[in-house]
Amino acid sequence: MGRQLFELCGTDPLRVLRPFCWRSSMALAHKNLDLASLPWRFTGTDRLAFAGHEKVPVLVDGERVVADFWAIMQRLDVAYPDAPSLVRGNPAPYRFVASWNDHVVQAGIARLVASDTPPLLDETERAYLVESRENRFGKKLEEVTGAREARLPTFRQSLQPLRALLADQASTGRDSPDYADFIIFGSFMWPLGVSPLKLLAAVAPILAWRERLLGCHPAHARNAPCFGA
Ligand SMILES: N[C@@H](CCC(=O)N[C@@H](CS)C(=O)NCC(=O)O)C(=O)O
Repeated sequence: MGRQLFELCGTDPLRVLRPFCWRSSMALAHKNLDLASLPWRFTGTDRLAFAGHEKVPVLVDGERVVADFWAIMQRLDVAYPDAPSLVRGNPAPYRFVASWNDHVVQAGIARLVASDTPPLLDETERAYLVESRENRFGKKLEEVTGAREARLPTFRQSLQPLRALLADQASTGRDSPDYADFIIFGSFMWPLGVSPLKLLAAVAPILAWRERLLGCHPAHARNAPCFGA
């Protein structure tokens, strides 16, 4: 049995829609591990029943089934100790990065691009996504992303901790990227794959960092269908 990763995709199976899936696929690429990407869609929860989980990413690595981006990272570092580490030393700061990223970066991006994903889905998937996200936000997705150009400077300001760090070093992992980079990078891959909004146009160090990460596994992220902004 080979290695397989269930990833959330649009109607186009190459268009990976979500941050958590990017974290895991970049982690596998960092470990130089081949994988077959299995396109998964929102309403396909029955396909994940074998993993006892309702969300992706789910990794099948030989006999092992691992769900959740954090557990996948732990599995890869334990099972493949000779490949470059994803977490170097104490994992607690990586947890903090994930928490900051999820509550500030990813939540901010959601309020800017939430209405861009439904058009990339077929009818059934679109109906599920729109209803579940409008329930979550308590309003229409078009209202969530309304006046977004005017809100971009505030979002960019929220990235200041990352900007300051990347002004001094090439990646959050210092000289070479590690799992903290992949966590944040995944959040930027999501809008790149779904939205024409130029999120990072005026944020030089982060834009350059994202370009470096896009290039570090060229057969992977660089080839994903993107809006290129
Ligand atoms: N902590 C979770 C979060 C996973 C998550 O939210 N995955 C998204 C895609 S990246 C998902 O499956 N969403 C399905 C849905 O919202 O119905 C993990 O890594 O397992």
